[in-house]
Amino acid sequence: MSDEYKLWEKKQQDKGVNIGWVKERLKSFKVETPSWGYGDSGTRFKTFKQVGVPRNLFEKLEDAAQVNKYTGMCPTVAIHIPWDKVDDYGKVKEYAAQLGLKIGAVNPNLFQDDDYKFGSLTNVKPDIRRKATEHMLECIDIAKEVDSNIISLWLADGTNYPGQGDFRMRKHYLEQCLKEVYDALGDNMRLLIEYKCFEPAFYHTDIADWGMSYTFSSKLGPKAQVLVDLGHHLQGTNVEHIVAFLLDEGKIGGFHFNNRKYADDDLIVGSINPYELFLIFNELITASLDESTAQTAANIAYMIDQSHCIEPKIPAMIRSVLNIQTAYAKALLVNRNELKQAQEADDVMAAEAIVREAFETDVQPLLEAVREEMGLQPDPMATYIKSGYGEKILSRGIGGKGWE
Ligand code: AOS
Ligand code: ZN
Ligand code: ZN
Ligand code: ZN
Repeated sequence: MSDEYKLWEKKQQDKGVNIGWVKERLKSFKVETPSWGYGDSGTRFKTFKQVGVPRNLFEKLEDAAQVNKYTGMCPTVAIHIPWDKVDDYGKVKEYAAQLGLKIGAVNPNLFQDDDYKFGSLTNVKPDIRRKATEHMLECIDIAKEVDSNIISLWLADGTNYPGQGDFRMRKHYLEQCLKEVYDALGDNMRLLIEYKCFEPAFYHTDIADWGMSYTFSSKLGPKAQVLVDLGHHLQGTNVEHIVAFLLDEGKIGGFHFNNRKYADDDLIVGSINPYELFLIFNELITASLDESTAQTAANIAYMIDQSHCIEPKIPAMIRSVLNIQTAYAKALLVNRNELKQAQEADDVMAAEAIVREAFETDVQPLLEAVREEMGLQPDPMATYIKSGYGEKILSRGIGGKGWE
């Protein structure tokens, strides 16, 4: 234990922080990384190919294993079908296990087939809706084969012009298709429904906001929940409020962490607005301590949804994971008893200060101590860079597939 850490711990204990509890929470916290974040991805203008990116799912898993090795908190990997389609999913499961990993959420792709030009599950043509539904059912089968219990749906459907589609008909089509998908879920499976206000469609999106995701998932039943992607809101939206509201309703099932300045930029998590990330964790932790919301909070799938256009993929992923861990650690330090008292006294200044002071606390000594106790190196990024893995994979050449 370093002297720096001892001093840090003493200071926190004097403030009433239960260090044992904080460390336990940090050690058990896990976040899933996306297979597509390891491949080449881009903006709608250009995908810059990088040397050394994975050429198939197996290599994506190898890279994900590196992130898990140095951070100790990423044992699952989300997959995207058909980008990650293989003949034998048994082999995928086996290879993942060899690498100390498991397959996480299975993401259907309802946006890259020419047939989906005017929509997939909301398409006015019954045969296209059938095809899209079949793809969802195929993803459920794949999830069963790889022992995953999450189907994560992002629906790109929408229209570009007023009059182009019948909003209510499309809503009915979607309800019908989702019902069929929902009924095919296994006992322990969940359907997480993402929302997004725009893009690729620019006039309307069929699942545009959390209220619509909430409505669809409520009608479906308890196995359907809302997925909150941090890049999918209009500017200025109070995301932590949405999170708290959905927690209270038992209807938040997962996150897609990323960051943005303007739109759905899919930048490194916590790179632009770390305070927002911290405030989201603050709500999650508070809910985890409240009996009525503890179960929902305990079942949240924390996932990164990030596309790296100019960044080297593995370091960008490690940076996101570390930023998430940092925000979470800071949120664990909020003195909730004092905050409650301040709220009850309508003490605006004290309440704001309690939250902000936790955010301003340097948690690096704590994170280093936790990593040491987990048998990890104190600086995951530096350790990864030094490992030489980044140079080793250059022999893969060019041509990995990601967000194409
Ligand atoms: C798209 O905007 C959504 O965030 C999706 O969750 C995700 O980026 C996509 O499924 C990856 O292709
Ligand atoms: Zn997403
Ligand atoms: Zn997105
Ligand atoms: Zn995004």
